[in-house]
Amino acid sequence: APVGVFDSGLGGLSVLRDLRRALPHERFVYVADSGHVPYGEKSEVYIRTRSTLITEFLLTQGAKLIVVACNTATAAAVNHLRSRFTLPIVGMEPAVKPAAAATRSGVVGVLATTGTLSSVKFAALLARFGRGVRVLTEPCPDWVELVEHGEFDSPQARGVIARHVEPLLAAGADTLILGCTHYPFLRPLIAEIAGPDVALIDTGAAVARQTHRLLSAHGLLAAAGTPPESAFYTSGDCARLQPVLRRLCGDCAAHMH
Ligand code: DGN
Repeated sequence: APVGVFDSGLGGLSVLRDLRRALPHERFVYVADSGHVPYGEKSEVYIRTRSTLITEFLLTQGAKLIVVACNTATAAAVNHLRSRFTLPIVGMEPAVKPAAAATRSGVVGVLATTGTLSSVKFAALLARFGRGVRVLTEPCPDWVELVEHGEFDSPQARGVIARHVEPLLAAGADTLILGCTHYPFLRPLIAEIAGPDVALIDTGAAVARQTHRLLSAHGLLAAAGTPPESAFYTSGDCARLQPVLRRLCGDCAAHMH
């Protein structure tokens, strides 16, 4: 049985990359809800409805575990999904804990969507792990579009990124949290603007480890061997996504429905 993975769009492919590295024997079914991207500015009720529909679809594909590869959907919907479905569900979370441990300046910047930063879940995360450091939040709604449109290195992309990163640097941040699964694809540009003394932290690898733990605890790990081809579905325009997809994940492009 496959592991189901979904995101509002292509961002979750950054998590899929880590999942495949950690779980080379698993087959994955990925859903990009590109017909409804972005989730960042939508209501929690809307995101819950989309997340429920996608989870139901992944169940029809035989999913044994779901990874909500989107911070925004996790904040809005993961509790709802866990109360409604019995299979194990793994969610994302901005890396406040590791960032608070890593900072030397005592100032941490969180880059994420408006939805994530204004959620009750994020407030709880800050209350738990953000003590003793100054945490600056920076909503970057326009970054998701850069990735969805395959703009990873244009002068415009550089401008859009600098506008959000520079104020955090000016305020003394030495650690930046990539709190949206689209952002790791912008990492080279963010790193260039932030400079070598600033650490960038995302949670893809930690989520992949957690997925491994849960699969193992439930006796659901695939047997060793080459898995059958993974499958990729989108609610958006498949032809429009292809060129971007080819850059982000070659074999995803070949198996997109
Ligand atoms: N990739 C999503 C996240 O991690 O929050 C959100 C992108 C969006 O739809 N705004």
